Amino acid sequence: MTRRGPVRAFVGLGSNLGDAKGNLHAAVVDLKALPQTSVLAVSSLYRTAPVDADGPDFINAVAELTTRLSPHELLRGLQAIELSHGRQRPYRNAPRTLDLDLLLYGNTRINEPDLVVPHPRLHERAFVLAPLEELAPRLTIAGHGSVADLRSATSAQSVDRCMEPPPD
Ligand code: PH2
Ligand code: MG
Ligand code: MG
Repeated sequence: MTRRGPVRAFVGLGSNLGDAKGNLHAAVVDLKALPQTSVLAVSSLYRTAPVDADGPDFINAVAELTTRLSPHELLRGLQAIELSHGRQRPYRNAPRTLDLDLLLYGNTRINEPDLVVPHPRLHERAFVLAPLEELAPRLTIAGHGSVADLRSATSAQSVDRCMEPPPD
C-alpha cells in the first residue's frame, strides 16, 4: 500500500430499522476501531424524515475522521461495518439497520462506478447538511458552496436534533 499523509474525511451515518440510535452509537465504536483512522468528532443525532425512501424516520449523524486509508480502503471498511450490523439490500433505499456513506475525503474528487466523492446528493440533503454544519460550517463542497449556505437552502426538510449527548 502506498504511504500517504492523513486525510480529513466525513462519513454520514443513518439508520431506520431496529434500534436506530443504538446502531449509530455502535457504529461510532466500530469507526474508532478502523485501522490507521481516528474519529475526530461526531455530530449530534438527528431524527429526519425519509427522503426518496420507505419506512420510518431515520436517525442520522456525521462523523469526522482522519485517516491514512485510501478512499477505497475506507469504503471497504465502512461496508464491512454495515454488514456486521446486519445490513441487507433487498431493494434501493430499503429501510436499513446501518448506512455509512463516505461523504468527503479531503478535497479529492472521485468518480468511479463504486464510489463518487463528494457524495453526489450531499449538497441537497438536510439530513446530511445539518449534522455536517455542526462539525464544519465553513467547509465548501466543490461546485456547490459552503455547508452553512447549503443547509439554509434545505430548511424546508424536516430535521430535528435529538436532545441528548452525542455518541462518544
Ligand atoms: N438515506 C437514503 C435515502 N433517504 N433519508 C433520510 N432521512 N436519511 C437517510 O440517511 C437517507 C434517506 C439513502 O441512503
Ligand atoms: Mg445513504
Ligand atoms: Mg450508503
